[in-house]
Amino acid sequence: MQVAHPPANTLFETLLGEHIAVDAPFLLTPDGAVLGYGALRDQVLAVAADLIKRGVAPGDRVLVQVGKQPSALTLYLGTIAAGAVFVPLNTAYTGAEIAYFLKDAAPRLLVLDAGTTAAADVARAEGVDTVFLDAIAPEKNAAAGFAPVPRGPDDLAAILYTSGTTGRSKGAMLTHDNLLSNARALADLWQWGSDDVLLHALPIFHTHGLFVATNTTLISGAAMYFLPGFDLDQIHEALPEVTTMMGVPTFYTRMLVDPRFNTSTMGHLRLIISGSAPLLTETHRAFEAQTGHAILERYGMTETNMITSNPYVGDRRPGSVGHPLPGVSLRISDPDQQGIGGIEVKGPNVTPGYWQNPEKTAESFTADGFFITGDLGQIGPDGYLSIVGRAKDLVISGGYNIYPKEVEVEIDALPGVLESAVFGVPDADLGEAVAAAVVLTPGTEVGADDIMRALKDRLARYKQPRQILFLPALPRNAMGKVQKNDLRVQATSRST
Ligand code: MLC
Ligand code: AMP
Repeated sequence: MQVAHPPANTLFETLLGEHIAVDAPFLLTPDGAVLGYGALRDQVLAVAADLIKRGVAPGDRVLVQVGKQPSALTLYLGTIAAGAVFVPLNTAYTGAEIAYFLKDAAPRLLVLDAGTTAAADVARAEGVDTVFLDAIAPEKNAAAGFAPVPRGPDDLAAILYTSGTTGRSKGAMLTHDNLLSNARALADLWQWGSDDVLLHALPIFHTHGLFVATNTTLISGAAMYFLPGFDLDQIHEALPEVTTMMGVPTFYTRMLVDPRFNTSTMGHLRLIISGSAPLLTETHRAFEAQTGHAILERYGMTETNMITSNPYVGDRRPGSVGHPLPGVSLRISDPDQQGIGGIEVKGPNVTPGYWQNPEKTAESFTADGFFITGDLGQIGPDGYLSIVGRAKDLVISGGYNIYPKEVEVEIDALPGVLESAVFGVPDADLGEAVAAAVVLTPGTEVGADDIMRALKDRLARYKQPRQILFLPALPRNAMGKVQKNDLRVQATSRST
């Protein structure tokens, strides 16, 4: 006979249910403040009750563009406890970009930092209710008798927007179980324990800082040392307090040129993890020589959460992203003679699809249900996966993704521009930097400054080109396809 369980909120119960140690620390900040698990749960429930009072119903989207601060995390968890769907946005997005997300996500509520004007004006024009973060449950006392709204494993917990090849961002839907299954797998694989303190310097509007870091910490009853951003002085000061660290490769290349990061300041850490962009073999080796730590590289994607990881115990191989996580199936499609082909994945970690976009969803899965990552990989004889390139036209700069099409559309719309091509060039700090080749309409005079000025309010700063080449024509192959490799070579030779 089946025992009927009372309905629960899957993610909330697992991360913040009755089992938590209420006195254990969750969040440490540089000002010495400590937020414990019991207080966290009270605050989360207070936020959930307030959201519901504001009309947020189960399944509603709560669109959020706020800076990194502890209350942004309680808003995330409070949205989940309210049965709603958390939709975080990069703080660098301009009003023009926000207008698109407001239309696409059709949120019940937009949450902003106090004083934000551009996004608030856009929301008013769209008729979307807006509230400032500090006005949500300001007292942060748990509402008496409030219970989290029941949500099953397949219900949506979040939508994370990722840019697309067509220049339009698409919202990757993530269920309670997508997030939970991944947090469980990572906490287990990386041997996370309640004594761990994670150095958290990543933004919290992406899967890396929000889910990989935060959910793995919560599910282990561990703590995070929460920095507002990546700052070498703050990182250095935090080191004695922490046991682990996560970051994008730029974190580690920046730490490498600072001798304060060495075996004596870092020897006590038990694990350092990198992801979101390729970690160069030379960075891996140099970091190990300087600090004694073999960085553990893992691979993931917004749509799939984490897919592979190097082992915690065993060979953390430079240039490889390790093995599929337990429960994740991975295959290489159409391998060439060297075994290189498209990486495809299936498992409880993978998105059910894109928000309100069945065509894009259908295109992104194979007939037998594998998600097509757009990354090219090769699996070695011992099962280690290496990412050798991308089938998708994408630039990854400092861990942020930029789809060239989105920038090209904006440049092409400028008066005097005939056409443009946007591509990545190698960059010692960011891995890749955005560059643009621009062809002007004959007889017009447009300079790089004019283009940069025009893009300022249209595109987030990190998407704007760092280098602009003016060319008489774009190099094309016989099929008419722009040869971005040629452009990369031209741009690199001009800047050296
Ligand atoms: C900031 N700028 C960037 C940039 N970050 N430009 C290009 N690419 C970036 N990543 C801009 C700033 O607006 C500023 O513009 C100028 O560059 C200098 O800024 P900075 O002070 O050097 O930047 P900083 O604040 O130090 O930020 C760099 C960074 C940050 C690398 C620390 O970008 C960062 O935290 N990246 C992490 C991104 C991340 O979490 N990705 C995970 C995605 S999830 P100006 O000209 O106005 O001065 C994912 C899946 C997975 O990919 O597997 O994890
Ligand atoms: P996003 O769309 O922002 O989630 O970024 C996902 C993409 O980041 C992947 O499809 C890869 O191209 C890239 N990525 C993530 N982790 C790694 C890694 N360890 N090495 C190389 N590329 C990575």
